[in-house]
Amino acid sequence: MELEILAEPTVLESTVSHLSRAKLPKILKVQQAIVRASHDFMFKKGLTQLMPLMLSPITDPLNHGVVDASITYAEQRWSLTKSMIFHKQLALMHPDLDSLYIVSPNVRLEFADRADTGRHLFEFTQIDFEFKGKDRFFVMEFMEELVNFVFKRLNEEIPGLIQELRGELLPQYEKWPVYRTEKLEAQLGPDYEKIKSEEATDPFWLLNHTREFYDKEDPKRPGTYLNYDVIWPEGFGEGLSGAEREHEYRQIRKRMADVGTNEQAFTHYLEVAKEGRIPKTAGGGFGVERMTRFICRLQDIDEVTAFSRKPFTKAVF
Ligand code: ASN
Repeated sequence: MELEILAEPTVLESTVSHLSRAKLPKILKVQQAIVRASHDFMFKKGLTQLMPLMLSPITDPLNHGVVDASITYAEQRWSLTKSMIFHKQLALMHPDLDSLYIVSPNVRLEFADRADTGRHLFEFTQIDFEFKGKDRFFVMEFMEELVNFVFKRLNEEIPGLIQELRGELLPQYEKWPVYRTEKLEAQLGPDYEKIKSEEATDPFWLLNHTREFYDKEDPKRPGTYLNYDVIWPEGFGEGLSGAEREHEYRQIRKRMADVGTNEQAFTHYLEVAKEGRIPKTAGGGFGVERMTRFICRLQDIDEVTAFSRKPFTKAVF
């Protein structure tokens, strides 16, 4: 018997086969329904929609390293958007804008170690929102309500697709459990987030991550932070991150020093902060592809994309 040696598919072949998966149009329909329902929810709640920016002199420094994605244009440097966190804060300086949201494409050129996590893409979309004068309790309730609204809509509008892809219709949740990172870590060790997500049947909140300078430090418990993540259950992991924000000049500079942010990159942002013009806000952003993945119970987030955006993978389109 002759052994057939299978040649590795070319990048073009794998791109075309990724694009031709039978399930893809159904997954995309679910994703479309999520975005439509989210728009309706935001409209109902009175948030104003901002169009996304893809290039800016400042972007989210993130709390993990990625490959630099910036270009020179008009004799200055522009970064591709990693998140619109600063633009959310700055837009809310307008006295007549109290809340806003953006369907925001983000480019994060992850290193190869995030290629197979199942939940990273090097380009994705988050629905990012921010409220002036609100706190974490308000935002957490808002997100819980959004999820029930979206899930109910999907059950009504595309029940057949949800049944087929998920295996059952979507639930309505009661109040979500709330945990703190330091307590879970003490109980479960360094993999606490993964372990807890795998055990859970409902989404839950995880408070107090040590992260970027813009997440507010708890004035009552210095060294802890007023931020919150949504963790999807069944092992699907993080689905949203958000926080109350630092908005006072001295505290922003202290936090920048704590996390080692280069102040020079934020000269103009700091000038605005020094004038006391950055309002007190809180908000968050959820990954659209991650919500789609959770709803459709997909192993790999890249199954949600028409054109693969798996970290560190070559593409021809
Ligand atoms: N959107 C997130 C937030 O509002 C920030 C991020 O994506 N890194 O906190």
